[in-house]
Amino acid sequence: MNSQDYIAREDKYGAHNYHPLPVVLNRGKGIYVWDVEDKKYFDFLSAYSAVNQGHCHPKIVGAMTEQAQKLTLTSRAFYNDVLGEYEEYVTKYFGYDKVLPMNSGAEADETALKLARKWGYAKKGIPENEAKIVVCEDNFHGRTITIISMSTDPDSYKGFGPYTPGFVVVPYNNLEALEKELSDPNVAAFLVEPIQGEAGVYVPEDGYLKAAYDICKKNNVLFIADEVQTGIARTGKLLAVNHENVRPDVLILGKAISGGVFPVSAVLADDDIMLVIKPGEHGSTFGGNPIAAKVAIAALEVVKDEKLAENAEKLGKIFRDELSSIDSDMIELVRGKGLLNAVIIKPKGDKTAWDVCIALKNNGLIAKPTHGHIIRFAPPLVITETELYEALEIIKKTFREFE
Ligand code: IF1
Repeated sequence: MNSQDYIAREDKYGAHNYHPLPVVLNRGKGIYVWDVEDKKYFDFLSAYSAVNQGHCHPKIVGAMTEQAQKLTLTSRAFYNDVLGEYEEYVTKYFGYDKVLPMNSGAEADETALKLARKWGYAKKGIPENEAKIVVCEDNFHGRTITIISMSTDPDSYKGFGPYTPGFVVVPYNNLEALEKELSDPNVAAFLVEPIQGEAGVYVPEDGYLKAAYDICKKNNVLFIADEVQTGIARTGKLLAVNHENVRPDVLILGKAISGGVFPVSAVLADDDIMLVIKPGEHGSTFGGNPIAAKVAIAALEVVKDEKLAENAEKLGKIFRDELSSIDSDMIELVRGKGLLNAVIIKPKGDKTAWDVCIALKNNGLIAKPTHGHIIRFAPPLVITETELYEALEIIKKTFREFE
């Protein structure tokens, strides 16, 4: 079978909820992936920042295979000897009293929303069923009915109503609008992405997160950070909120907490918040399973051992400087933080960001356009400076082809 055959088979038997770049991958190692014709690529998507530690990291895969041969799943009906080890490790790692383990990012976001509502009734004294959660315009938090109910992107929500009530949308990066909404005593929480990923790596002004946090504190509103995409060293700090020394009341993690090896997500909070959820009120069959627990410990160790945050901080600056120096009328703007970056593409004739991504692929680097005119560049954080310059050569050469 060649690439075309693989693509045709997926097209025939799989639901059409994605429009992938026409490349069929069959193995990965570190920052590279290979297709079924054995062509090698720099991976500049990193599975949407899940594979921060690089593909098939031996330490993480080793932890998984070892645990997989011993005990895979007990459910939470019983204790096991691994979950507590992970819970202690992850709470100390991020500095919270408690963790609630789930699997996908969307599930962790849902968990945080339930936690915030319950806290609103139990602790803030909001009248039953009247809690509001303030979210941002152009947010992306996942695909469930409740999460798309908060979305302002018609691709996400249109045709899937009726929607879950209880959300108020404010413009991102706008403190006045936030201040106004949070004065409503029925607001339980403010949910925010420290950098908006799906919106096109939209970085708020310096100081926005800290000021937003302070407004939350003033109004007794929980500050919830969705760090599913920005967390785990991606932006040059362990968490993107660390750039402004903000400590969220509720922290949502996913993706790279497992190095992209296994679906693992987590909600972290202190006791006064987390303990409002009582036995039987929330859970998941697979959440916190022994494999996930061992994988997440290993993945988080790799982040520290290999200094991935420091690397992302340093190489991110070089990457943006070099991208900004490219002389191409198709590059409108370069933005990002650490190794979460994007280029806004100005179409040239009928050539769009999609065509640029196809050309990048042909030249040996894969990346994906978003919203038709933005290309996200987010390599695994284990990339070295030499490798980054090699990748930049491919990017420069590709833009030259469009001159
Ligand atoms: C897809 C983007 C990335 C997220 C934040 C929660 C979730 C996500 C901040 C849900 C997921 C994804 C999902 C992926 C595309 C993707 C994405 F393009 F939408 F923006 F990462 F770049 N919070 N983001 O970014 O996590 O349930 O998927 O585990 O294909 O939908 P999930």
